[in-house]
Amino acid sequence: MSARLVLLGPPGAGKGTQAARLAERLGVPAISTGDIFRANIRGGTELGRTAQAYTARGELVPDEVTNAMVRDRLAQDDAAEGFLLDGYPRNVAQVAELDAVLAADGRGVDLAVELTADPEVVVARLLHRATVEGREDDTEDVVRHRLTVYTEQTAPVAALYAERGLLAQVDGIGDVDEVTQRLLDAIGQPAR
Ligand code: B4P
Repeated sequence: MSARLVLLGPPGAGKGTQAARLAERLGVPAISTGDIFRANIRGGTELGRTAQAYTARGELVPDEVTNAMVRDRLAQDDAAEGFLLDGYPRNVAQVAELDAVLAADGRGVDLAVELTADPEVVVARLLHRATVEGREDDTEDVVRHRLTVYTEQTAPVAALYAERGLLAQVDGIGDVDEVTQRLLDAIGQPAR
């Protein structure tokens, strides 16, 4: 299936978990800006060193860095027929950049799906993940800051797609399989 999809949601709503499942089901690559940053941090690249200064504090990595990275990734062959962007665009300026990249090929986003979750539930999930994965940005102070950044910078992205009639909201609370099915319903993919 050809689909150009954006997955939005506060930290801990389940974007990473669900993006992998949806991408497999839809046959498009899941492109997670957070995962690309973390891979670069692990690899000790220059991009990783730049990103880490921001991700560790729960701040957004500067747009010029993130936009260039996404532009390169979307130019790869496997994204020609569709993609699921996880964690991008994360502010209104990144929406404009994505619009420009896609418009150059006469394309646009088909649908933005926002996974919603109560802030206290996501804080609890991420503090649990901290005990399992030890992610540097999963301490309580940083998680709460990431939620504030989401409200201030990313919630307007959802509003923008809503104005365009391209936003679906999906409840991210519940069993992982149930949430996947809600997302597939929102995307218009029939059950198997
Ligand atoms: P991300 O990697 O996008 O981190 P995130 O928002 O916390 O989402 P993540 O995917 O990790 O968590 P998820 O909700 O899936 O970004 C990290 C940082 O990178 C940002 O703070 C920023 O600094 C930088 N960055 C990324 N994109 C950027 C951009 N576009 N511009 C600028 N900077 C950018 O899952 C959380 C946990 O919940 C998991 O442990 C999972 O097991 C659990 N979970 C999932 N679904 C569940 C369910 N249904 N029930 C119970 N638990 C569940």
